[in-house]
Amino acid sequence: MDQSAELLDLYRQMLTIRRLEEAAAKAYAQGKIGGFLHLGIGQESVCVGAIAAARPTDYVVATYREHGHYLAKGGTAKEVLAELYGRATGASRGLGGSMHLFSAERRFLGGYGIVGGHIPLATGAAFASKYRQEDDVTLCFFGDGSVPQGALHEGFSLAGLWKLPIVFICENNQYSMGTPLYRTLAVADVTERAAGYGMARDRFRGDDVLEVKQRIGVAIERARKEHQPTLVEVLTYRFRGHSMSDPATYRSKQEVEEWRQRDPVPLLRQRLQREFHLTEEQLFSLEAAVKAEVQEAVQFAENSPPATTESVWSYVYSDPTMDPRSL
Ligand SMILES: Cc1ncc(C[n+]2csc(CCOP(=O)(O)OP(=O)(O)O)c2C)c(N)n1
Ligand SMILES: [Mg+2]
Repeated sequence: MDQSAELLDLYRQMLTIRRLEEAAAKAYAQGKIGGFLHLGIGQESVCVGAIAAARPTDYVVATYREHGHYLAKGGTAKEVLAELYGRATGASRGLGGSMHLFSAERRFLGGYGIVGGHIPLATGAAFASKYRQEDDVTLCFFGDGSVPQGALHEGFSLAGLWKLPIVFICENNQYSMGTPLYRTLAVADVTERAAGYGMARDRFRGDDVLEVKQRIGVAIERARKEHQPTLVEVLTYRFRGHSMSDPATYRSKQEVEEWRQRDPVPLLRQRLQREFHLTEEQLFSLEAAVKAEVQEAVQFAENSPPATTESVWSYVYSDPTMDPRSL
């Protein structure tokens, strides 16, 4: 793929995530979606860039702010919106909701609500790859709020000790819920911790999706070829509150405005025009297609049957005859 086609595809992915989350926010306000809803609007370049650098056979494990990661891993807008609506056609058959998207066949292993709790699970997936002598890499995404959690240190410790093929990606969006970083972290540079676990490290701003792809790509190759884990910190920002019930009044308008200047979606659009000479018509036709795809997914969710009460008993235990390697 030439670079303009590649960038255009990354733009399509980021815009789809943004439009889908805007549609989700609207449906939530209309009372059509229950439970929690955490939006990653502003952070799209991180999941899209990182997952673009991975192979489809690599594993991804993420937090509850994971709609974008699920889509970047090949999931569809219909599956996500139907899941948010609690429909039987959703990614987790309507039983998980926003925080629990999952797709074994795409090697997207969740969607977790416990802050930091998924880090040992991702470490276990990487251990399984190494133990079976398979060359898959695990990408584990987490927020800055995971950094002081005990589970993170347990996972990091074993990943470094056993030299596991994993890339830990801290999406540092400056806040955990309403608490700014300086009130939670004694050392602001998250990657300084890598030395204590024998991991490589990298730290950069997530404004440019292509830079995210390139730098995470280096860490992925290091994991695959040398079994050397890397701790990557990507500096990013969420424009919405923590969840739909958070008006985000704890930050100044000026701060939000400064980050808006670095919003990765319009930045990429400008780059496509300036550097790659895409015309307004070309971009508009792609944007119209994205809009139509999301609208169609909303209709699909609205028209799908709800998950039934009986179905809560299904999928609780895995089929004992199933070969876990088929995951
Ligand atoms: C173990 C645990 N403690 C507390 C919570 C409540 N909680 C949910 S999200 C969150 C903030 C996490 O912030 P961060 O890791 O920075 O991720 P972000 O929401 O910014 O993406 C907290 C404290 C939880 N879900 N799990
Ligand atoms: Mg955070």
